[in-house]
Amino acid sequence: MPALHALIVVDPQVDFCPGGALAVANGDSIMPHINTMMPSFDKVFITQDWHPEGHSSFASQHEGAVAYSMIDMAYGSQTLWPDHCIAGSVGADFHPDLNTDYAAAIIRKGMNPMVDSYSAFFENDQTTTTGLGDLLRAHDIGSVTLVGLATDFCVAWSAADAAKLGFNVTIDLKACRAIDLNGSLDKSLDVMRSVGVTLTH
Ligand code: VGL
Ligand code: ZN
Repeated sequence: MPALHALIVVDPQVDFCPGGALAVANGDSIMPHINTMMPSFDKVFITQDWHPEGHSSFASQHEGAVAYSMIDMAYGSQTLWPDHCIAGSVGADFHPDLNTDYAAAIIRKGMNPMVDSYSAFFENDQTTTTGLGDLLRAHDIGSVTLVGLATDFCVAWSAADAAKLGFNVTIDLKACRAIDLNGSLDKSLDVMRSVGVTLTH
């Protein structure tokens, strides 16, 4: 079993914090917790939601569609979002309260205009890899703790994929905040328990 334990900080970005384009309630309040946690892990990785303008997950690209509704894409059903985390924009920056100095690597995702990527490991087609799984193995990582935004989307999808890839997975909920769309938080926590993810506070 690979020996090391990584902290994966998911999408700690301006657009997911109060005042941002896809604001998560109290999203900014997790940054001090994450800063405190980082030094006690062997390695830290940070993901960054990073979309081209006109990304297909944006409601603005679908005539008559409203944000937070669902549509069918070639790869399955997809929630439509407000335009957010446009590559190079201020909204895509890491939150200014986050200390990024510990990061061994920053993994960008969501760059394919036709496919969204909630997970840090695979795009929403569930097959196109970001390379993070191999990167963690190359660093001798066997266990991962996930924190960040949002609990019920990018954190949960990343945790499920990490478990599928054979990592020991924990989500630390004190350093996560949720979008909670139509019960998505409870649903995602049930899925987490059923795939063997440990939930801590
Ligand atoms: C996320 C919706 C769209 C997330 C990213 O980080 O949870 N949610 N893009
Ligand atoms: Zn996104």
